[in-house]
Amino acid sequence: MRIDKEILQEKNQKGLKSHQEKFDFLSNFLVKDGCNVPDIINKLSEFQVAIPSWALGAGGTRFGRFSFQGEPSTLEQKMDDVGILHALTQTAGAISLHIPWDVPKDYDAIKQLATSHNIVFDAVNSNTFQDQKNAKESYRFGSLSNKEKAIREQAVQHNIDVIDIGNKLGSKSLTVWLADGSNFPGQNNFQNALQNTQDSLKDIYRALPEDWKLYIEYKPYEPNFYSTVIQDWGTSFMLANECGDKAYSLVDLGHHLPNTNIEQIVATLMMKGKLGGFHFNDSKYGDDDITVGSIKPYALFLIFNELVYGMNNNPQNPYPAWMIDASHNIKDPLEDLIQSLEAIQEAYAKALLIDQDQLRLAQMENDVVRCQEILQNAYRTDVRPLLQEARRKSGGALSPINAYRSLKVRENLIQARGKNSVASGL
Ligand code: PSV
Ligand code: MN
Repeated sequence: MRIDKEILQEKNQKGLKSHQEKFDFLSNFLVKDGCNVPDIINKLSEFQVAIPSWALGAGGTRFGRFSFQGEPSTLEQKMDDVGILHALTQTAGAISLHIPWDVPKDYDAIKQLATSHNIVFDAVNSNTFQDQKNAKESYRFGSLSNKEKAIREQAVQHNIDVIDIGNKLGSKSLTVWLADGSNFPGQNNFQNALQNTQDSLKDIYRALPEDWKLYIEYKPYEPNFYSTVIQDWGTSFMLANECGDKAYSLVDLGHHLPNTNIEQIVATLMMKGKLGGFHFNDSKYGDDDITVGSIKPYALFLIFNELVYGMNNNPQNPYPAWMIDASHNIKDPLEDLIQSLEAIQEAYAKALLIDQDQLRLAQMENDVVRCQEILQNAYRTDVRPLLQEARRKSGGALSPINAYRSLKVRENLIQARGKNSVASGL
């Protein structure tokens, strides 16, 4: 199913007058406050977030998986789903593939399909957390960190194969998330595991094309519950430094212990020019992978405050690669992603409203109350008309969820793909 701009324009007609009124009211008020509204709208339009191929089906838990009807079962269908998301939101202009789930059969056809949806290929992801059919070696006791050289070599080679696949598609980065670790004290020698991981990452790094980046993700626990080799930002940062200039840390919002000050991690990494990738989701307890902004929208806003500050003040840091890494098990995955995209844009827009000069001044004067007022003044502003305006101008839907439902997207997908089609992935 494809959604063309004319249909959306027609759908938008109904809410246009009310949108215009709300937008005019808000922008008048913001302009008086010294905000550059057209600049904010442009920034929102330019902000594109990659959709991971594995979020398009209903996610599961280790207790089971309830698939959602009409899930995409091929790479082509996954790309069609991202095409739908992008048409509606104008914010999902990229897809992130996971190998071996998404190996293309016909590269030219896949590239053409991407172009027809106006989407590009973001980072490619390797998978050494599962054993593959016919693989010689098993990752039961780790991959890049494994004690056995042959196992490490197989894992390194897989990452190199993933780079080759990404290269043929026009991807420019590889994300490595490592499940390696141990479940019981004494099971592993920490130093050897870290050393092996470092050496393996360097081998992968050597195979990286000149214009590519390597993103090293960290996570404190799961699937290993006693120790994880790349457990925190410090370990990831250290490994990225060991590898070289093209290696960066990747922050996944769900990969922190409760109450970690993620915004401070963001600030530190950007100051050091090492924040390469960013995975959005929300969590209550751990790596819950739930809809962005559904639990802690204020924390997300504070993180965006640091991201915006870093993008404006840290030329040493590359523009980060944004991706949603959420997939829940009870919602329609596409509706869930639309909600996540909206929450990301909302937090970004609010962060763009922060009066940075006033904030610096209040900080210099140690006026703590004023500092809080400045942040919360931005946070409490209802910025949704700005998001709607950005979408409308780019040809998207004023309300993506309403358009999705009234166009009966899921019903169409079920009709085309059947009730039992299941997406590959986690
Ligand atoms: C596992 O925690 C994970 O969610 C990581 O965040 C990766 O980015 C993703 O899976 C895909 O491998
Ligand atoms: Mn992630």
